[in-house]
Amino acid sequence: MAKRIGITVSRQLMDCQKLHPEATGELTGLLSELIVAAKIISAEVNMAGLADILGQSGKTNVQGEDVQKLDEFANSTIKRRMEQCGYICVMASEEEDGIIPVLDGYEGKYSLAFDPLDGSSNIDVNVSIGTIFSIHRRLSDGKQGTEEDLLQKGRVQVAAGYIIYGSSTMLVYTTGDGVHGFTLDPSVGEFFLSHPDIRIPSRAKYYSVNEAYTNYWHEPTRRYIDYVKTIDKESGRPYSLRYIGSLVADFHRNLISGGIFLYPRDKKSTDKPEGKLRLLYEAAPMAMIVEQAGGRAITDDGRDILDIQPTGLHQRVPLIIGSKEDVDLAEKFFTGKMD
Ligand code: P6P
Repeated sequence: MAKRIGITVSRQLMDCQKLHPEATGELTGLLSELIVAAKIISAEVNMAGLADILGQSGKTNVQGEDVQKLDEFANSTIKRRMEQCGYICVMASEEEDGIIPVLDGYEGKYSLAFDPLDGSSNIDVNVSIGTIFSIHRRLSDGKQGTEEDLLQKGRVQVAAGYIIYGSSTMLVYTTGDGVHGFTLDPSVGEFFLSHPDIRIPSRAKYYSVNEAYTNYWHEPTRRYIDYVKTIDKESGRPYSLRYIGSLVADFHRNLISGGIFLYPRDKKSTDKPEGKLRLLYEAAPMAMIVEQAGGRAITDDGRDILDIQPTGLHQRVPLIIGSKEDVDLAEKFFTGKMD
């Protein structure tokens, strides 16, 4: 095997493509275009502290959330680049209500759903944020794609990944042949393989949940969180709580070090009875990544995230995701098999 130093994403994508003789290179091309958008966003995020791009844009998005200027920049950067890449037929973005068409004559055989800058409320305080993406094969005929091409189960995603803009910018993705992590060398503008074949530890060190909502939780959630806070007989200590409030940052730490992240249903707000996180471009891509890395992702009533049939672009879903043994145990609490 050739020495694996300095492996670029392009080389890794070609290696993955070779595993599939039927591959045409279009998925490789799609991911390569998405990576160019990520590099542009990374440069802007890293400059945000200096340029006058911090703060609110004065607008609100389809979720009713304040749109930060960097949100807008990230959203338009991905849209402008991907609408003319020739590999997708339709897009959906967390920042936009309806489907996003591609340029006429540039329709391709995939669909793309993305959260352009998740965790954006953390932008002004220099906390890691991220872009999340999910790719499906198109189902519809004709030229432009439709909602049908986006509303597909996570189980049939062709690829999923995220870019985390933190102490370094990392790309983590899977095309179904394991999970691979790349770190951006800004001096040459290239992502290099830094975390080959990521496997999530089977037991968690950390649990990640917003404990401020304890009084809004349903009983099974409260019982499970009480459990993780008890002293573990083997280790002589409870789990450690790590919660950043930025899904990509919380998920990435748990993926590398072992952990369980929960955003369960709560009684906090009647408009979000299924919790806050979205299925199409948050839970489903993270679920594909975690399963490819040996972990699990379920709802707080025991359904596999990847088996949920989406009914809406911005559909919300409760999310319990991370180290397999911990998600298995949490599932027992949530399905009444463990008091
Ligand atoms: P809360 C960020 O706004 C986000 O969508 C996710 O990145 C994060 O996990 C979650 O919301 C945090 O929500 O209610 O704990 O502030």
